[in-house]
Amino acid sequence: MMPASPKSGDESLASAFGIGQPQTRVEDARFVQGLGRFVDDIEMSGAAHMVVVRSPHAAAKIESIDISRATAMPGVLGVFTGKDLVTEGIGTLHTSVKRKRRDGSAMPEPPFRLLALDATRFAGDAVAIVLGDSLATAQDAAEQVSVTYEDLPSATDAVAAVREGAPAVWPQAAPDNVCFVFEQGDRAAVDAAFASAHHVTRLDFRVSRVSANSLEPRNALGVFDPAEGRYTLYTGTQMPHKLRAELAETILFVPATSIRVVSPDVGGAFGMKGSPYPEQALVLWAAKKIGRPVRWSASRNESFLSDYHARDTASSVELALNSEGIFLALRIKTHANLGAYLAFNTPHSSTNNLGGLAGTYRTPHIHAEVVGVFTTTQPNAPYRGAGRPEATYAIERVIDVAAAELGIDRVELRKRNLIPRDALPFKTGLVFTYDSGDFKRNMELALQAADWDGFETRRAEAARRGHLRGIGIANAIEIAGGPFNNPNEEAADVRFDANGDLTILLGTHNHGQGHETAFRQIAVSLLGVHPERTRVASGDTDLIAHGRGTFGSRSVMVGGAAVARASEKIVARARRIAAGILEAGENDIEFDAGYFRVAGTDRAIRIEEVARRSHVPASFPEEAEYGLSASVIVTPKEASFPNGCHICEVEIDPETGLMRLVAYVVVDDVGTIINPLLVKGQIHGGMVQGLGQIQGEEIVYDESNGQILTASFMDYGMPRAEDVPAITVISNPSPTPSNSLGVKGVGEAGTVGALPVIMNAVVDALSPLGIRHLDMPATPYRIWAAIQAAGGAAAE
Ligand code: MCN
Repeated sequence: MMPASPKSGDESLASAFGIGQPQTRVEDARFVQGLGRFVDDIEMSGAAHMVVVRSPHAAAKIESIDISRATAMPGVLGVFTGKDLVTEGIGTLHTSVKRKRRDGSAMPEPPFRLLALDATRFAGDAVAIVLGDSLATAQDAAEQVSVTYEDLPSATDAVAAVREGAPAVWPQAAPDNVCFVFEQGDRAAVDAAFASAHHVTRLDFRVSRVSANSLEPRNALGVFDPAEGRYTLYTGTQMPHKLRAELAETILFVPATSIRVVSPDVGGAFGMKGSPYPEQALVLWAAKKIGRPVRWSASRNESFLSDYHARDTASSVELALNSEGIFLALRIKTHANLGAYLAFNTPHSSTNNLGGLAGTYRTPHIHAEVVGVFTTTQPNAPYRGAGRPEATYAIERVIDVAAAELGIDRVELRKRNLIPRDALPFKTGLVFTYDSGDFKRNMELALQAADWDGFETRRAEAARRGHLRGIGIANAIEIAGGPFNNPNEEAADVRFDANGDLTILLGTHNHGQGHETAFRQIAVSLLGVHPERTRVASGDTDLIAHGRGTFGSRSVMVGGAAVARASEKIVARARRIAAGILEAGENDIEFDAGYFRVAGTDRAIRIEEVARRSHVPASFPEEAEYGLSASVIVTPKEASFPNGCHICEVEIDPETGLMRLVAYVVVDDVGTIINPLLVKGQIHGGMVQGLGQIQGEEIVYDESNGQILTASFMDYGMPRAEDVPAITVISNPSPTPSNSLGVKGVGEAGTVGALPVIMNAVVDALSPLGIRHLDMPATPYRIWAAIQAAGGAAAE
């Protein structure tokens, strides 16, 4: 624990708790004691429970809804349908990412209603809400809501949905269900490079559909205060301010000041909680309607049926090479499954991070085409990486296939094409300009740590046990916190109170990343304050004036830069006040570790004392303002590009097809590290989410009727602790010039590398059987079937 008195041990503070220190998370003390405060922990007397009646059909016409039996049940406080919302002029959800159709016209944006009106478009689509004085009452009454549907044909697969004769999800996108066609890159230059290529490698692959499965399911607690005419929404969200704006401007049509959004502790979000959802608006509307607070919390099964899903792309990628194995061009065509509705970020993942296709390579020309397709499935939304893992998967898988086709070692092929360190900043063949890094060194460190050269011995040893062992390598790079997610400013209010204690109010919002620790560390280093006398707060629109939120691995890079700038402003003002108190010239005052000192003397004053005095204007009469605080907004002009090299090994039991990840090494460059423990934790967590997607996670629909077949943990294969080997994380940092702290993001880095590297290792293990590619997830059945199709395994 840090000394409580600001008078002792100040100089050692930064070395104990400052930037770069492996400080354990201060928030864990409350979490491990069960003192976390999640939405369900908030008691609200008289709160009604909301249950959502959901469509059992993937596509259906609603012929009638009979609510009479449900309404008459004791304890039922109200039953409402889409018609009630229309009657009351309630708006719809909408998307922030606009794309065009192939002919240049605007993409269709069919209405995303809070409750379906005359048709449902996925199994789980919300049709009615039932409010009861207990959850059991509301659940029982929900079963009595009688909806007559006319079942219609469904279309769950994006590639099939564009084919002639596929059922039309929306008349606006008939006949091919195409919402948009998005192109990036110079198609003519790419075509010319392909025409002159010595070799072209083509790979068709799918990135499976997954669900985030946060530990704390989605929830919402709505309160309406008739005295003030004001709504309060308690909900787990990544972007409280944006949610408030959407609720105010497009759904409830009230001034934003009439809505307060509070997002307390959030038990995991992973991108999935980054968009507004129907239930968040419904609890507010219903609370006003019935005159009682309204709470809703998704069950796990309901989460599978109503959370926005992610990934779900089918691509063909082609790599053109010259006779020396130099990459000349890359092109990719992707069908992206958008789901039935455009949620706030739906087109984002498939179109905004295509720049990652360049990888860490010099490929001069790249072209990407993405066809966004409506289907009768849940809306698509960002999920850890949001297009970055998909892009890295494309380039890193096709390199392995190209290496095999050309008979060039896959490490050698990568090295021949790497962007050299002295070429940075480097404008890639598609969109991005990389800031800093040493990709070659990343590879060298990883190859060494993973004992790449000793692998054949391990393969042979596994073969003696009857197992197939494979090793994979993938270079990873992704964008973090850049201006590409416009607008991308972030706010921080840093203020001392009259006692000299510090509060940091953040526009970003923690949902498990450790912000309460990391932002304290920044303040300790820059202001010399005590972590115990510093409070970090976020997630309340009444408390915090402005914020974009937490997504795109931006919080510490953009939010941290805002805190750093605010700290500079505070020190500048405090120096003026300190000069007055110490009766010295401002230029003679040095600031270090929380002390303002007259240079060359022992006359000094702590920043906390300056803060206290700043609230007593008599002690600095020349100052008009009082207090010591700064409110800052920072807009990064450039993005950062966290990068790294991942190497892993897998073993496969050919009898059962069971694959196990047995070794994993990551060399990562996340710029300046605020806290190495947090960075490792993020890489571990991100990697495990990638492992989950490769080894078993998949949302599967029955194509014949659009029913989701994997809506429970009995059917959806989450990774378990026993699936994860020890992970070696080595840092090779190149601080980025894009922000004052030199920080690059890390929140998604683990996932970006994990997808390709694990699949590369799986295919390597199977390559002696002539297997060239396997689509994820590499389940035991899929591996076993591939082995059988290849004529069976003969592990020597
Ligand atoms: N950090 C650091 N040094 C760096 C970079 C980051 O010490 N050079 C620390 C930060 O202080 C922070 C953590 O690592 O505590 C992640 O920082 P950052 O990369 O800025 O990412 P964000 O905080 O913006 O978090 C967003 C990111 C995303 S986009 C997803 S998705 C994701 C992720 O974080 N969702 C998560 N990690 C998650 N972790 C948890 N537990 N829960 C989620 O929902």
